[in-house]
Amino acid sequence: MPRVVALAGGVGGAKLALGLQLVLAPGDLAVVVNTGDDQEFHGLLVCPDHDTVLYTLAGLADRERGWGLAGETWAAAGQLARLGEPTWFQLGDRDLALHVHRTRRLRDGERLTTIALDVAARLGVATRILPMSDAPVRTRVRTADGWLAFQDWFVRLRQEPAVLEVAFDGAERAPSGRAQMTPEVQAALAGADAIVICPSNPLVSIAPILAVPGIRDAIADARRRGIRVVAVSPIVAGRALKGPADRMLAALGEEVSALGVARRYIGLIDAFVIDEADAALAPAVERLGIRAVVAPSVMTDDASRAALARIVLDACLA
Ligand code: FO1
Repeated sequence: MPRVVALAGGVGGAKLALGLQLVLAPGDLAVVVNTGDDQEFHGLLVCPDHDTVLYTLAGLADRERGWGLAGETWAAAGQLARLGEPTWFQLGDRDLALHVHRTRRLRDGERLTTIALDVAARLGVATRILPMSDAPVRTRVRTADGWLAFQDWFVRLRQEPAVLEVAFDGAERAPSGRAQMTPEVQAALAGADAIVICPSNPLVSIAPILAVPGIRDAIADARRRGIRVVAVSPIVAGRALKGPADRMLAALGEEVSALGVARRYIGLIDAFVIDEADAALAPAVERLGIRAVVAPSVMTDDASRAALARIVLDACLA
């Protein structure tokens, strides 16, 4: 079985990661997750994209809501509200246990990666879920009212203000550039037979991963070794399957289509999977020097997740 590294954000990334986990042998998949969305609530570090991937791969996710745990209860949130705490970012009771546990271990001096690997093992996940960096990277967005922390914009303001600029503090903009590729991410990319870019938001899920010093170069090194990098479009028929990617591309003056996403990945990927609804875009994608693979790409159940994973792996390995 090939060893596969997938780059993923939240919901869309988790779905394809699950498809890959379903078709690969246990332990042959590593998922590098975006930590730019991480934020502290009630003094606890919450890592939404990591946790969405973790809960999905553990079979614990609430598939309707897209985030958090199935069968969750909300007693702690109710009590926090009575105590006057802001509860616009909803944390369920069992989800809170993870944030308490992770924050305690971080304060004891452990690395985010060590904690993530241990937690995944405890939840029975054989896939290696790797934070993109141990040091914090924080995505911020600039709107007409100024800069906002990512979750303030995404959840509290329901992604309503148009995004004029995106920054990844701790990666590209911090004076010291503290974040760096972890040894685990480096080893995964160096040993990969295939690299997959999941159908996640290219602007705020994949871009922060690529902004971590070392990761883009490690992917380029893999390609020089002959390893193929295949991405899947998160835009189908001009619309994001989930989340604000379409509105963000439009506000930033980019084309809202699979082709617009492909343009962002020029020089990074070998092949791009676009949905059958976008078959007409295939020649334009190929003119960018990227092989276009036209396939059903909307994942509605485990069968379609596994089917897309097989198409992606074929494109990497054929
Ligand atoms: N998304 C929401 O729209 N509302 C919430 O209250 C919310 C809480 C939340 C708690 C834990 C978690 O892991 C994710 C949560 N999300 C919530 C999702 C999260 O904001 C998004 O998935 C991402 O950050 C965008 O990828």
